[in-house]
Amino acid sequence: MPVAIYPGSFDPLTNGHLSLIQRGLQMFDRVIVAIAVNPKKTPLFTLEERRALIRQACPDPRVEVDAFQGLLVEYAKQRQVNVLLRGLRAVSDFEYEFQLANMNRKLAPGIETVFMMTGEDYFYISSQLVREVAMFGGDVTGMVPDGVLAKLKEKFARKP
Ligand code: COD
Repeated sequence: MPVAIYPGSFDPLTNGHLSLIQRGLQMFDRVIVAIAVNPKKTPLFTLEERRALIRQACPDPRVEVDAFQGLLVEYAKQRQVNVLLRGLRAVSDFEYEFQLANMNRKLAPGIETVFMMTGEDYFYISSQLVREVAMFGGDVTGMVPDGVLAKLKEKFARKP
């Protein structure tokens, strides 16, 4: 039964991530969305918020939402999964993703990275830009799931 781990920061989940998860489910029986916890970074959304927002946007029982700390390949070994799913938006993503995939393969031969191209409606969307636009009061409707949109509005609500 092929299973893939889709790792990321998901701070927050965007419709680009969602499209990748949905398309991943056409290739794999199950997709584990694995939220990376980096104690050196302060995310906008806490781990529990990110977990709940992904769960809410992905009710399909074939999607599992989990979190990991430390090396991704160690997590994959522990879960006994040897496929990592990653997305590519533009040429600019390629260099980073290429490095990541090769480093992971060096660290753990046998763990392969599968890339999917972004849906054409989502190529310009990143969590970082969404955070920035929302912080300055811009409208990110259509770029993120409804639950994330509501949470962003709550976080950046302007105090009178
Ligand atoms: N369309 C398609 N794909 C998209 C879109 C979009 N609009 N937006 C994002 N994606 C893809 C990204 O390209 C990426 O593949 C994935 O979705 C997740 O994106 P992010 O931004 O949420 O997550 P990243 O890229 O910050 O995640 C990096 C990791 C946390 C996976 C990485 O740093 C890691 O593995 N950390 C653990 C420590 C480790 O093992 N380090 C060594 C790695 S070699």
